[in-house]
Amino acid sequence: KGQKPRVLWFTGLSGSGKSTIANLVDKRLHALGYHTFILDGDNVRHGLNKDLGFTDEDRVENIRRVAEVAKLMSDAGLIVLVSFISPFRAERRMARELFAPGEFVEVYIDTPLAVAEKRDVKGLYAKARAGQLRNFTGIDSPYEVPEAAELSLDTVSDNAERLAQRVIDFLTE
Ligand code: GGZ
Repeated sequence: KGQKPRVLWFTGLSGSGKSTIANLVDKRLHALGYHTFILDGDNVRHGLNKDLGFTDEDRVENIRRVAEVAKLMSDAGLIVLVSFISPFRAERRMARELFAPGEFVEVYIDTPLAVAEKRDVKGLYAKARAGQLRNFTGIDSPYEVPEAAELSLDTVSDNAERLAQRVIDFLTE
C-alpha cells in the first residue's frame, strides 16, 4: 500500500505505557495493510546499542542511533514506531529534523511520575528510590516534557485501546 513516510516517536517515562500503546497501534496498522516496524529497548539496547547505559551521554547516543535507524527503515518504506524514553528535547528535535515536515509524529505518553511509580511493573522505581539504581529517569535523571508533540495521550483519563485509536485516527485523517 502506497504510504508516505511516517515515524511515530513515542516518548515518556519508564512505565508510562509507551510499549503497550505502540504495540496496539502496530497491530492496528498491520490489520489495515501497512508495513511497520517497532524500534524499542528490547530490540535495540540488547544488540546495536548494547554498549550504552543510562548516563546523559549514553542516552543521547542511544537516541541518535535510533533516529538514524528509524530514518533508514522509513526510507525502506516502513512505518516506524519508535518507543524510547528519549528524555531530552534536543535529541527529539534532532530526530525530527531527519524527516520532512509532517513525517515525524511525536507522541507524548503523558503519565505522571506518581502514577508510573505506583505501577512499578518491573520494580525499577523502588530500586531507584533505594539508591540501588542510579540515573533513573524521573528520580535522579531528568525528563523534559514535550512542548509541541503532535499527540499527547493522557493515560490516566483514557485506556490504552482508546489512545491507540487516537493515533490511528491522526494518521488516517
Ligand atoms: C531509565 C532505565 C534505567 C534508568 C534501566 N533510567 O520500564 P523499562 O525499563 O522497560 O524501560 C526503561 C528502559 C529505558 O531505556 P530507553 O532506551 O528507553 O531510555 S533512553 O531513551 O533514556 O535512552 C527501563 C530500563 O530501560 N532502565 N535503567 N537508569 N530507565
